[in-house]
This record gives sequence, C-alpha cells and structure tokens, in this order.
Amino acid sequence: MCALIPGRKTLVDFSLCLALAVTVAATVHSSEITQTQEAAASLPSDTPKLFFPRTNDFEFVKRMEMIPMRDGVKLKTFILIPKGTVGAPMLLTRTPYNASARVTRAPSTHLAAVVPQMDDTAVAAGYIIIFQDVRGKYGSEGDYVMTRPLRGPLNPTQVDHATDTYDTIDWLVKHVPESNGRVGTIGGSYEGFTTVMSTVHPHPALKVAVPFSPMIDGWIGDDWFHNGAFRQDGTLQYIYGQEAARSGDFGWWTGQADTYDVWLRMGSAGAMAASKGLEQLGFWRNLSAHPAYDACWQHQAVDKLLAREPLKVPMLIVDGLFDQEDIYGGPALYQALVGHDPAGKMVHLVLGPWNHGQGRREGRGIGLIQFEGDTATWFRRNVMQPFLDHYLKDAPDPGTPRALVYETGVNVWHRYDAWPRSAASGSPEKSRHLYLLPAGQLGFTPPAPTAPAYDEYVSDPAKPVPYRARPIQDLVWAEWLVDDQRFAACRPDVLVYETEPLTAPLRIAGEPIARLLASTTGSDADWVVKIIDNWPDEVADTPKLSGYQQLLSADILRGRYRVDPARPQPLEPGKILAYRLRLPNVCHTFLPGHRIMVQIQSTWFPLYDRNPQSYVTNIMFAKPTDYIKATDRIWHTPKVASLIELPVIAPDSK
Ligand code: PG9
Repeated sequence: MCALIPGRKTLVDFSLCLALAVTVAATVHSSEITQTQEAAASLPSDTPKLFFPRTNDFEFVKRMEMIPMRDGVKLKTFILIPKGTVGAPMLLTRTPYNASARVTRAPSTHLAAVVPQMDDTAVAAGYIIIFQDVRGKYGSEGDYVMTRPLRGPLNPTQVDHATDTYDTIDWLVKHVPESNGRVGTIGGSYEGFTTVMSTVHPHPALKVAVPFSPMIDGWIGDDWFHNGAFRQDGTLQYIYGQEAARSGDFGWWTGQADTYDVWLRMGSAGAMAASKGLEQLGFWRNLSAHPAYDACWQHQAVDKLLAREPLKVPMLIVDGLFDQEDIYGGPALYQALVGHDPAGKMVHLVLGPWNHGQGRREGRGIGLIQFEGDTATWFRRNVMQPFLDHYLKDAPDPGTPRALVYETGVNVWHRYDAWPRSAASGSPEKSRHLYLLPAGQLGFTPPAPTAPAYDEYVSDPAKPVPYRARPIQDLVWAEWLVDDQRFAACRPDVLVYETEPLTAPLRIAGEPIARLLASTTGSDADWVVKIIDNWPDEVADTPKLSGYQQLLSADILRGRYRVDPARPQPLEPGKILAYRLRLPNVCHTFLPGHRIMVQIQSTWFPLYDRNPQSYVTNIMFAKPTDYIKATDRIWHTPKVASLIELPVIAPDSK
C-alpha cells in the first residue's frame, strides 16, 4: 500500500506512512473482525432449504406432500409410487406413529423393504403406498387429540378422522396421476382405528378397508380399561409418549427392572401420573375424570357409532386371538355391523392365532405355542390381497368367507358362514355349562346339594397376584396371553378348578361367558376369570410344555359396575351377587390328555390397577389407607352355581 523510501523527509513520510499504515492496518484488522463477526452471525446452514435426494436407483418414487384439509391444516403425507406405474390402486395408512419412520423400515432401494411388512403383498401387486401423519403428530399441523372423537358432542370442531381421510383421498385422486383413482385404507391398532374411521361418510373413491386390531371401545375391552378395571401399566407410558410432545420427544423412565415393584411402591395410578407430570396432558385429565362408562366413553364406542351409519365400504376386520391390546375391538365391530350385511359381502372377520401386530408381520407362534407355518403371511397372500384386488383392481371375487378363524390346538383355518358358531342359522351349537365344583373340580354336571357351598381366598392389595411370572418386563409383553399360569396356580389367593384329563377332543368356538356367584367382605372387588388349557404332565416332543397351563381366554370385571357400567355402586359386604363376564373369543381344541382349567382371582397386577376393596369414588386416586384385605367367596351350590358358558361345538362341525 505505501512504497516506503528511507530519508528524512522520507522518514517523516515514513512515520506518517507508518502511522497511516498502523491506522490502516488497525482499520483493516477491525474490518476483518467485523466481517468475521458478520460472517459468524450469518454462518449459512450446511443443510439446504430443500434437499433433492438422488434416488435414481430406487425402484420407486417417494413424494412428500403437505395435503390441505378443509380447515386449512396441512397433513404430512408420503406417497410411494413404483416407478413406471400406471393405473395402480392406492393404499392409505393414517398414523400417529410418525409416517416418516413408517416408510423407512430398511435403508433400501426396494419398496417392499422400506414400508411395513403389512404392505408386502400390496407392494408385490404394484400398489401405491401412502402414509400420513394424523393431525397434530410429527410432521402434520393442527391439534392432537387422542383417538379424536367424531364431530359431535365430544368434538365441537368441523374435523375428525373421517373428514381428514375424506379430504386426503379427495386430494390424492386429483394429484396422483399414476393411480387408478381407487383407494383402500389399512392399518393396525390406532391405525386400525383411523382405518375404521375412514368408512364414516366415506369419499366415493374409498373402495375397501382393512382394519387390523382396531381400537373400538377403550372402556369395555381395548386399550384403556377392561370392564372398568384400569390398564394402568402401559396406558400411562403411552399417554406420556404420545401427548407430551408432537414428535415423541419424551420417554417414560423407571429406575427398576420389575414393573411390579414400580407400581406397588407408587400406590395408585393417580400417584404415578402425578409423579411424572401427567396432569399437563389432556387425555390423562380426561381419562382420569371418567373412570365409569359414561357419555365420554359411550360416545366414542366406535362399534355403536358405526352401527348407526349406512354400511358403504367393504371391510375385512382382522384381529388376533391373543391380542394383548385390542382383543375386543375386531369381533365387537363385526358383531355390530354384520346385521347390516345380509348377503355377507361387506363385512368379514378374520381371527388369527396372533398377538397384537402379528397379523401384520409373521405368525409362526407365540412363545412356546407354535402354529402351522407363517399364518400371517399366508393370510395376507391368500385372503387379504385377493380381497383388496377385487375392490381396487376389479379382480374376480375371491369368495371371502364371513369369518375366517384359526383353530388353535389343532392348527387349522376354518371358513365359517357365521361367527360365533352358535349364530349360524339352524345351528345345533349351544354353549354348555361348565360348572365350578368343590375340591377344585370342573365339570358339565351341576354341583350336588351336599357339596360344600363355596371356596374362598383372602385378596390382599398389598400382595396382588401378578399378571405374569415376575420379573415383569416390557420385553415379552407380546406373549403374555399364552403364558404358563403355574406361577399363579400355586398362590393361596387364586382358586383353581380343573377337569380330569380329556378322553376325546373338545372343541370350542365363540365367546365364553363367566357367570360367577360371589361374595366379598369388602365393598368393592375385582373378579378375574381365566380359561386355561392344561397340557399333559409329560409332553415328550416339547418337554417345556409338560404340565404347561396355557392361558386361552381371560378377562377382569370391576365389581362396582356389576349392575350398570355407567353408575358404579358399592357392593353389599357378604351378599352373594351375580357377575357376568364376557371373555375374549376362542377357537380351540382341547386335545385328549389335556385338562380344561379355570382360575379365579381378584388382582391382576400391575397391568390392572388394584381395587382398594373398600368403595371409593375414583379408584385412580385411592389413598394408601383405602386399600384393605377382603375375603372373597365363589359359590357352587345347585341353586347358586358358578359356571362358564363354554361355546362347545361338535367334533365334526364345519
Ligand atoms: N394399542 C395401541 C393403541 C391403539 C389406540 C389407542 C391407543 C393405543 C396401538 O398399538 O396403537
């Protein structure tokens, strides 16, 4: 900048120049700093506003769209289109579990690998696969409300899952030129619920729906309660994960490995909720304010809501015989709708040998109980896909039966024209009374007049019966509905009744109903009834099954709802009262050498909260002093006989 030449004048010049240079240097330096600071303030993001992945080698195109709903809210939607596709059907799943994750199962170029296994046959058939975040979750705008009720008394807005599906389908048929303009909805559990909701005032392009294990009635027998007993373990964690943040940023924690200890130390569900701050979450506030089957639950009972609507969309309702989360919903929805379908062309029920989710994945067995091959893949290939193709591609009518049910024990599928079997027209099938008898016996003959009148046990809320062998850990949650019940049979607070070893196979198909005549010294009580297949003492081929007490069908009833689920009442201590408990559907053969067993108990912990056994207004907020021991009696005299209505069917019944 300065050409410095030494000399006097030059020196002056030099010093001037030096001063100038210093000034300039200082200026340059400070300007560099300023520039650096400016650069730091605007250091551009490494991440572009829009990224265009190079996916030339993918066998599909993945579009991400924000689809507008009628109220302006946009829902994030992934549309996966096989390359080169023309005139393909669209299969839509609406999820609260992150659509983005749902379409990235594996890091692969193959469509079948990136979408859930549930869609395997649809991918093979060339379908366009679509996943959408429901409003308020993950990438979708709007407010999240747990299993958002239909517009009406519980939902004053103009939008619900039915309208959101309608608006989505309307957009899809106009914006996906590769499609044939026909849509099917599919999904399991919560996604099964949204699938069912899609059929309410459906878009004309919606041609078929396949709900797996849909959540239908959260109070009677699906996720939240069973007959009023609160499914605390799992529900609180679920609400926390779903509602604390839009994107599931908050996860539950405990410092202990066995959830039995965790819940027992905490006391009540309300105390647990308070310890984690759940009062901040809308659904917990709602649920804990409505422990009874009041209008809040009745207006959300999807089977009853749909029964009032015209049946417009053919539905294949799929559930698992051992579904540990939504065992009630599928059969209940089928029973509610089947009357609207005299021709047997619109509503079909599939009951597979599956736990929650297995029908959407692989179904070879649960725990030690094995089935014949991969029953789930077989079902999707041979039943579900032809059903979809018929409605979405004009493929020939595959003649889907009204009910397709897997018979465990002998491991065969049955195509039935009615379910339960006793509902078949002119059916000779009738439930048989299986009596609880003295001395732990179980039989089809009523108790004798001379027999002792009752069996009793002390139910102590301080030492509740675990619902499975401890330690109770989430890892094997999916297997517990076929667990070996020997851990419970040996407890003094569990009554055990069983037949002699059978000399001939005994088939049951339908809904068992427990009819207990019972009394308690408390003013409230829970009654748990478990039907069990007790394997022979020695099973040579599978020694681990020797003497195995395989749970088949079981449920719980909260005594206060005995007369009216909407209006709980204290029980009169000491009085013999009648309880009727519908048990989950069964289709099973007890093989020769096996015994039928029934177990009865009054706690099923910590899955279900403990009944304090002294009547309190809201059990969720019971105080430690409310929990008392009670002596419970099961009566079995000729006049006061406790029994199971067992849906026995003929050996050769087809
Ligand atoms: N069983 C879960 C669920 C369904 C509906 C509401 C809440 C939970 C599920 O697996 O999605």
